[in-house]
Amino acid sequence: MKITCLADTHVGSLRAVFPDNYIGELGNNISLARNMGQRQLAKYFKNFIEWNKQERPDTVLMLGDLINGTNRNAYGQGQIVADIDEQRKAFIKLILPLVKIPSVKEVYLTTGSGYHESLDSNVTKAITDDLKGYGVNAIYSGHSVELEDISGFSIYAQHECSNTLYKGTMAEKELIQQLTANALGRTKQKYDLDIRAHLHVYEYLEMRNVRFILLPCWQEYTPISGATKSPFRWMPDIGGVILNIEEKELTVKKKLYPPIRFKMFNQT
Ligand SMILES: [Mn+2]
Repeated sequence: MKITCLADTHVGSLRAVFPDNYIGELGNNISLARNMGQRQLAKYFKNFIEWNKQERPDTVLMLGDLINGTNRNAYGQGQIVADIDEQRKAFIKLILPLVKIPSVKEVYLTTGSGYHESLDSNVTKAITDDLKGYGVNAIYSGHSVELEDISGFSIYAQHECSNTLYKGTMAEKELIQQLTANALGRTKQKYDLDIRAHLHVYEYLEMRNVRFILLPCWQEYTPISGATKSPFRWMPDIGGVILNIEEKELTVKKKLYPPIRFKMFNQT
């Protein structure tokens, strides 16, 4: 069983991946307005799709912040296109070549950060319905996904996680909280793997019999409030992972792409 995991594509952001030749509602080719970083991210994304064609995953897991939404936390700044419906269609154009790979049998989607999607309407559910319209077996999974007995592995995945200075500390904290909740009888299931996103960096922590993965993103450095004070702390990892799960063995293959540029720290 192979599971491709990705998150934080933030389609609509001027700092994030945007597909080639996206023609907007009024007939303008919005992709022509992409900057150098976005063109590079689109190249990386195509490479990611080629990698997936070779790997032939069974399942795709998408953990939120698929579009950038109205970007209300930044007062709507930094968008290549602000209209949520356009962002949704552009995301579909970006993702179809991945989810239509013949080996892919099911696609799970979870919600992301509310301020990056919409607080008025469920964008992820709408995207799920869009994908169904293209014949994709898309499954809207709300806030989190639980996959049980994948070759003996039980997986929990969601977009959000709480931040700490050292993201490795966060990973260990979340794992220990999960184990404690299970030991206290607060959960029915002990999960072998917990997958999160949101922080835009890749991390993988394996302890004796539990694992934690933090997914990379598809957005270059973005000077959001707070991130300009310590820019190096907020440098993202770009890419995604494929989980290969067979007979109680789990391996994580990561695909991470080179950083694009560093000279835009204080521009919005
Ligand atoms: Mn995000």
